[in-house]
Amino acid sequence: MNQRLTEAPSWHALQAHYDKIKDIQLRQLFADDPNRGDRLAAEAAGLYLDYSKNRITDETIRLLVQLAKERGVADRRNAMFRGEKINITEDRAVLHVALRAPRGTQIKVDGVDVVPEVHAVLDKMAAFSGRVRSGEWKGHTGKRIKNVINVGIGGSYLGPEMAYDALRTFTDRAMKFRFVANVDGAAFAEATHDLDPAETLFILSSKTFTTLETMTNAATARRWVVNALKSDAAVAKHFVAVSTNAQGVSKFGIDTANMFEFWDWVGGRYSMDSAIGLSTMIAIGPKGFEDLLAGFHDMDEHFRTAPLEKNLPILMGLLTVWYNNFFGAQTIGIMPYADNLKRFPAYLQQLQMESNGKHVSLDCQQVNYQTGPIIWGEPGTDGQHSFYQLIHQGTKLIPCDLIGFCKPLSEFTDHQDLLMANLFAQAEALAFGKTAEELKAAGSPDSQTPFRVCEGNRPTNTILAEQLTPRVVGALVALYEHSVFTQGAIWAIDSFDQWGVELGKVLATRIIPELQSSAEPKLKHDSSTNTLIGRYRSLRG
Ligand code: G6Q
Repeated sequence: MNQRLTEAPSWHALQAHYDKIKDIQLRQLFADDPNRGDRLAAEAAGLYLDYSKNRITDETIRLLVQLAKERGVADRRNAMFRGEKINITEDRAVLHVALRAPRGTQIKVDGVDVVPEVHAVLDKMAAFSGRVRSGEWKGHTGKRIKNVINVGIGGSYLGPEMAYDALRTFTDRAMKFRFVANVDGAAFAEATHDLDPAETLFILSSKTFTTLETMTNAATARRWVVNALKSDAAVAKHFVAVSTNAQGVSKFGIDTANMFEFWDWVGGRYSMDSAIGLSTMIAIGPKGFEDLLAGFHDMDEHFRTAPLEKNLPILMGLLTVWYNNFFGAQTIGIMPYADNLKRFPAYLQQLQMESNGKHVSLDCQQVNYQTGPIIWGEPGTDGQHSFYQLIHQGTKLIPCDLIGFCKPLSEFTDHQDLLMANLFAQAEALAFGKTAEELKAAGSPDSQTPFRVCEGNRPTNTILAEQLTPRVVGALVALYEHSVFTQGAIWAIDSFDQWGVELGKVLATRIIPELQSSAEPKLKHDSSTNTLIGRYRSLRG
């Protein structure tokens, strides 16, 4: 690992290979090998990955796998599963895989098996969820809880919201679930305006229990409940917490018996399957949550044991490196052809960009290569009517993951074929385009033809699953978690710290009193910040 990535023999070999095949056409690759579509595919944990529509040959995969071997991806993976402290800048183990390890598995951190603790918390969550779902857990005035609001931000928000949306069809429809993240008061107002405090349960989700946004929203929620129900005692029935900070939780007034614990070896963006998933469990029930965890675990086992060249997360991670570092692609589009996955791109945005947006390698050197790509996306088919144009005919190379399902969840089953026809057609059109000859043959006037040509050769992965079930959501999230891991291992960066986020958490604290003070503050920022603060203060009145 001491050798720099760009000095690795397989890196040089990949560079030479890239120079040779960079203009290779998908049309040609498919014409040369009629079985390409079957051959360049892999399957695991209920997910089928077709990676044939990528600008690669068998040699590309061989060299990328060679790179993974040279860079010790498997060793680093094994170290993660063994509970070693691979998050070196925070001196922490990285054990989200322990969150879904079946009872009886042994995973040790500092000599202690963490799996029994994980299951103790899961059991506590299941008991609590059962009481809320059955109506046994009542609010302060004796009313049944009908609304659950998760208060949390970043890793304590995106997973729960994404999972709730993804699994809506499996949720208790008699209950409402809302998610408040932003410190903008509008977020709290919108989430609560039509709810009765007597029927509302807040889950305060914060690993540290110090985050400004969450603590502000939590305090507002407390006032909202206590003012309406006219008693401080209401807090006990309307608030529970998910945190690693027992002291902070009891200071807020929540009995730690109603705190659901997790551990410093669970990173925020890797925590949706820990107690941070409490809202998910209340929504889909303990059995649904068990299925979700089983899907995660299926993919963990595949990642841990499958040969590198058949390993879905490894392949996806390596393809990301291929486009990011050799083709110079800056972004990756995530297009789920499932409306319920509309928050999935945002979820992956944090997972990937917070994990791999790093500029220093594990051996403390400034990297001399590109690291994490920009992740973005929207559900299909919506995106087709807006930004797909640039992917088809623009000047930038944007590899995309298209994610689709064979069986619909809604009762309007006739829509599914139309939805999936669009996914298949887009992947086909992006790969093969429309040539001038084809356009002319179809009657396009000469003067128009150049504008209508679609060059094709735009790469996509297609991920296909039977149905968007809890188990499949688990497998899908774990697929991307481990793809991110693979990329980070190749780039030799710490995918599990987030010092940029920590910086953001302290920056605003200096300015808050300057906005709040009634006396004119003495501003000592740059001239731009000083002017903006002055203008804000005078316009706000
Ligand atoms: C995740 C990040 C970040 C974090 C939030 C919330 O990996 O560290 O998104 O989850 O800042 O932090 P708390 O859970 O501590 O409130």
